Amino acid sequence: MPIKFPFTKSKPKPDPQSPGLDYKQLPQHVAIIMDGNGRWAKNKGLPRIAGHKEGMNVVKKIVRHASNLGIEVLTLYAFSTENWKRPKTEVEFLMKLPMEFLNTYLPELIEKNVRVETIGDFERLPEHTKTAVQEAKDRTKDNTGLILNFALNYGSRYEMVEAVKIVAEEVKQGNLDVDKIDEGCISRHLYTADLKEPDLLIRTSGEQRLSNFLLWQLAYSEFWFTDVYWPDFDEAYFEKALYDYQNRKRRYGGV
Ligand code: V07
Repeated sequence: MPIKFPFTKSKPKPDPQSPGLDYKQLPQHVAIIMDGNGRWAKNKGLPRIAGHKEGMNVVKKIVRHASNLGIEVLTLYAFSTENWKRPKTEVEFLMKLPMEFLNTYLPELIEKNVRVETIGDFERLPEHTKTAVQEAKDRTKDNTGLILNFALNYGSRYEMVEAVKIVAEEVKQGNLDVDKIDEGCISRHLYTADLKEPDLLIRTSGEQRLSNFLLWQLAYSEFWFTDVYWPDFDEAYFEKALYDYQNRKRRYGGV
């Protein structure tokens, strides 16, 4: 795995007393709630969609960086089941972003050995969104590098309800004993069945809640929050999150 040097941007000041990132002990799975795109735009007197567009460019930067660092899974909350309540024009704009992203970036993802995956209710996305994302999934399905996992039309409670329905049906059909229902059984019926649980959750823009994101999967994860809006997030902040994660692990790792 090629290891790149740490970024030299100076914003989050590294502690001069401590060594830098330990590239051999990075979190394997990082999940991010990319919040603050609308507020970033509003502060600049721009329409909300300008914030989403800028946010998309930050996704590219962070994906490149995560891939260079050798992180295994990056799960990004791109569109929640609640987001349908936003104005129609905004939803339409958001639903075009996957295509816009992939039009310019899919060749680089393929070249970098990245595998595109999604979690969420894929079937109920607009046809043009599904087509673009499905093409990316198909063309990267054999890649063995970073798993770039987009949560699209994702809601954690809905995910759990659907899992329970499938399990209940198995019981009803006589294929599963009630006593055999355990945590593993539930996990295997979530969208994330094939993924390790996130080690680290990052949320930008000052909110400190989960907003129906990976409620089951984040049970043991470290949480890292910043007031920075997602369009202002960059590689240096990302490394600061990884660095803080490692220090937390080091502090209670000894006991
Ligand atoms: C979206 C940009 C990032 C900030 C948060 C909201 C807006 C990338 C994608 C995407 C999704 C699937 C895919 C390739 C790219 C995306 C939505 C919104 C709906 F295969 N950014 N981004 N999708 N935002």
